[in-house]
Amino acid sequence: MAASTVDGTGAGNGGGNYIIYGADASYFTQKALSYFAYKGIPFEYRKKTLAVQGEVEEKSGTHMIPVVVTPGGDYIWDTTPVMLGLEEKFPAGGILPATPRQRILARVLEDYLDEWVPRMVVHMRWLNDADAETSGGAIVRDMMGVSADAALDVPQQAIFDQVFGQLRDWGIKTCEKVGAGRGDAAQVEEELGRFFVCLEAHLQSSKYLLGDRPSLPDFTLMGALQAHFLFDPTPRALVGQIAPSLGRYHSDMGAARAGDAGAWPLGDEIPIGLTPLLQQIGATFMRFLPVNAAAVAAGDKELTIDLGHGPRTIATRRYTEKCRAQIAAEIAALDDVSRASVEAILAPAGCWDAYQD
Ligand SMILES: N[C@@H](CCC(=O)N[C@@H](CS)C(=O)NCC(=O)O)C(=O)O
Repeated sequence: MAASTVDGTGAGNGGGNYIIYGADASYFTQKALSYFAYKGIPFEYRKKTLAVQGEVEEKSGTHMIPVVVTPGGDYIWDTTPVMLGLEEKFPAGGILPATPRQRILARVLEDYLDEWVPRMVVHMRWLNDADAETSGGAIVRDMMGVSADAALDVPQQAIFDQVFGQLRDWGIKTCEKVGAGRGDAAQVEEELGRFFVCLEAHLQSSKYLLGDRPSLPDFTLMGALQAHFLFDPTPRALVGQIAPSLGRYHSDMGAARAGDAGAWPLGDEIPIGLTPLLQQIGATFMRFLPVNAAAVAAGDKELTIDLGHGPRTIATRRYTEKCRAQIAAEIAALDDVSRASVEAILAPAGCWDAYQD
């Protein structure tokens, strides 16, 4: 994680608040925005426009969004460590349960939502023209610093067309790299449908993912809803048909505040309605993780995996392996009784072996 200061002197950002640089149609920007709002951490949201891009990228050391500038002027990024770091500073309404099953489950669900669900969202966004125009257009307007309804003059239109073209080319290449290209449409769309069905089944009887209180993965799911599933026309229509509870969930999460946080289930219980979602994660992401871990260990740039529609050769993902190894280490560090109780939840769903190093 790179860090620097706003003015290069360590004098802070002047306003005393956190600043979040990002874009409306960005999954991880919306994840961060939803966390800051929930915790009541004072922040200012700024679009990462072309005008500030050079400075933000130089100071943060990343081209990714979001980038958070702290009141002390540090540029930090990567939402999970940023949020977990802020938990220490802003402990009220903590988002990570203390008990082993709920805590590890929160980490696993978040990792799935961070590292696997984006594969489906990029497919839906960049390979459907209507979605690419809606969302790609929104991102380019954010980059240009113009509002969604502003008319563009001729030079602005030329910039828009050029940046949009580059972004869509990037989006289509990304789909191929993650095994979600045009040839994978049947697999990806079937998987997305199952994901929505699992969420619907669970959220009909559970307010949030782990019961009555938001936890770590709820913020990623909010990011997915806000930037993609309730924003891009194709998944939005699908959600309306098969997962209407996501609309209820989205407004509850939007209104939730750490000060009014409810409670996770007593006795380290896991809501029973999560079982189908866990099985779905076991049948997809958990099959990818060990293959990816082996490819990273062997230094291979590509790996081959069959997710049910034939073998596909796709890019190896080092960052995803780093996240998996962190969760594996957390599980390994549990005492024997706690580890056995986590195993009893994860193993039957096929979500255990991937974490046994
Ligand atoms: N692990 C990072 C992921 C951030 C990320 O992937 N952001 C996307 C936008 S939602 C991005 O900047 N993508 C550009 C790229 O991958 O080159 C985080 O949690 O912040």
